[in-house]
Amino acid sequence: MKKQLDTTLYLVTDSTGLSEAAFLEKVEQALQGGVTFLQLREKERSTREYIHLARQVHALARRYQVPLVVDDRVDVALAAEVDGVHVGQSDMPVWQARKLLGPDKIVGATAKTVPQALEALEQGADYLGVGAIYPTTTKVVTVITSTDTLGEICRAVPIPVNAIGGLNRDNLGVLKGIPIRGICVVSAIMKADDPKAAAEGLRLAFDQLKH
Ligand code: TZP
Ligand code: MG
Repeated sequence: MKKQLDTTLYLVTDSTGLSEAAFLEKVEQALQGGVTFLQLREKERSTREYIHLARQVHALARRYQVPLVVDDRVDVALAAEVDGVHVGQSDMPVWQARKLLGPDKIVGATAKTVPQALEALEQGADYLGVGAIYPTTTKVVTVITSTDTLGEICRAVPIPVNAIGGLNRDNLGVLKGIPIRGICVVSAIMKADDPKAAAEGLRLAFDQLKH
């Protein structure tokens, strides 16, 4: 049985410019600060390096009982035996990822519209990432998703929906009243000097949204 997912503070990693040791140290500090879900996102590495890093991060994530998915690559998820995959609109379709990974692994999907969200749900997605809410400095091909669309997606599907894109502890106010399950961040944690404090601050700011 798949456990209930806690996507409250979802960290999408970026190892750019970091040694493996420094990267793992950053991720561990973030876990100490209260990250509840991890996605390993690597765009430049070879398949072999991606699998190797996924194994290292998975060992770490398990110590904190936090699930780890890898971005885009079902083959890497299978080879590294992590908890699942996150697929975008140009990656393998959700149904195919689900078929390859089986019912117990996590399949997350990016959705920018209600039809995309419904399609991902129907094909077996466990959660959705929706954005970009704000412009982002992270290297990604994306467009802005309005908070109105984000709200419509949340109300259209029963699975957890997370907001992503340019989010930090000071700008979550636009999400107030929208029934998102959590937030996804890259730079707010990966570029922080103190990832533990950054994660703690984000959790606090997210909790305050609900009051
Ligand atoms: N998808 C939409 S925006 C984004 C991704 C992967 C990047 C978010 O990064 P940041 O640094 O939190 O803006
Ligand atoms: Mg992707």
